Amino acid sequence: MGRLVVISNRTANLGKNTQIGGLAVGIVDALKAQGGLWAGWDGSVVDAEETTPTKIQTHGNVTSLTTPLTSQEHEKYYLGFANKVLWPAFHYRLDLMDYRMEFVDCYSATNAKFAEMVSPHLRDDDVIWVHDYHLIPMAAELRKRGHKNRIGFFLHIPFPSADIFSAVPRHEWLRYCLLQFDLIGFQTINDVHNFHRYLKEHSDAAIISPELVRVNDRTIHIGHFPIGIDVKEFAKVSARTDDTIELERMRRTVLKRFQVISADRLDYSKGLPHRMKAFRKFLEMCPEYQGHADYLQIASPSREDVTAYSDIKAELEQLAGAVNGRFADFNWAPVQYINRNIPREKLAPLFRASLIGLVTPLRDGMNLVAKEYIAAQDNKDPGILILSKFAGAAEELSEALIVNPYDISEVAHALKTAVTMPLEERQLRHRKLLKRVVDRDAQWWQREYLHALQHGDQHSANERVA
Ligand code: GDG
Repeated sequence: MGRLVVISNRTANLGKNTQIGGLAVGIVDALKAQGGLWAGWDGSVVDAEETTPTKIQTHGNVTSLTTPLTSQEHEKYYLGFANKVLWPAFHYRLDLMDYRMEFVDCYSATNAKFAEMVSPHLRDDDVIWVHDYHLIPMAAELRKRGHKNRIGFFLHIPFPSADIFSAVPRHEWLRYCLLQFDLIGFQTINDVHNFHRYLKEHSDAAIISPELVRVNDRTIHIGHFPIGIDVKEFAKVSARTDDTIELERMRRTVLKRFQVISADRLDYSKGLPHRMKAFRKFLEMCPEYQGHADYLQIASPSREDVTAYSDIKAELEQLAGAVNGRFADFNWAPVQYINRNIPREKLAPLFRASLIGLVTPLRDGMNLVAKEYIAAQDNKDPGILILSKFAGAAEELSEALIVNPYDISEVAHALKTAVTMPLEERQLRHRKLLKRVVDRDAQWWQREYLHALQHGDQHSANERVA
């Protein structure tokens, strides 16, 4: 079996195990099992091209290849085409799309730069796994350099409906680039359907079966591979004795208070203002819970150089202040809003201590927080997950309270249903949800994907599980 080569916009620091969280866990495990390379941007931005040598670091059987971005690349490839065009469009926000010709040119050139960095290190039997919307042209760039390896792509964000994708400038070129991969992996069945429909309406690709497409002389496999979390690790951290949990337990029993928690990157796709309004509606609708409901919103800073992100931050701060101003009392403030990254060891116990996990993105590829909240719960007294039907996770986590995040009143009613839910029903729902989160963890995800990539498997991930 050849080595695994992972190419993603950012790479994890392989030397620091403690910093590896979320999806990186699955990738690191796969790299260590097979040996290989991980290539991408090192996170730094420099002024001129000549000061950007590739950094090569080896940790056991895994080598990382990283490069800085120039300020131009950072502005036009990363903030520009990736985050002002593809990110908003794929999250159904065409209104926020800011397309400029120079963005797409730089996006293409930066992909060529990454390909140029990786190309001399590739062996013929390497299997290459490319991640996310930043690197759609990567297979095309590697093919140009003569590489005939199996190359797979995994899209972490949603693939939008055919109409939306066709509104993205240069979508025909993006389609051409996507079809240079051997396997295109999506998070959900819905994404696969959207891609099929787009191909049917906008290309002459032949759809042989739900998992196979033929274009010219190439056969491309398509599948859905819902990403999972490192369940064991998350459950372990969440169960550590922590003052937060003890305090919350006391608040629940003595003061009859309960906590609602949300943790997201501060991103307009996550629906934070809608959610804050739903909590306000809940307090209006159920005055008996005023003085008893604490809403903790952790919103870690993200892409602050993009205007749409500073706008959402200002809106949320204003809303949090207004809800507190209206409802707070001398000994209680309904909203606790934290706009910074908090340590993972703290996040897990906070999930466990919260009666309700409120995860209501307007659109999300998967949403790992939903799965982490389930994994963190105490089986004997589990909390309730309220989940947006527009999160990819809703396809799997049907025993959560599924809501339309745009319907403020529906979310407020779901909060009431959650608070009043009997313990037996909470336990029953949690048992089913936990089984699914455990069965499809981060390791399952990487194994399924790599199996399909290496063997050209025609069965979708779900069929194999069933
Ligand atoms: C993209 C797709 C897809 C959040 N706040 C803090 C913190 N977090 C952690 C969470 C979770 C991760 O960040 C966020 O993951 P999500 O999946 O929720 O969202 P995106 O960042 O948008 O990720 C998404 C994902 O890729 C994987 O494919 O699910 O749909 O958009 O792990 O716990 N972690 C720490 N402090 C915080 O304040 N330490």
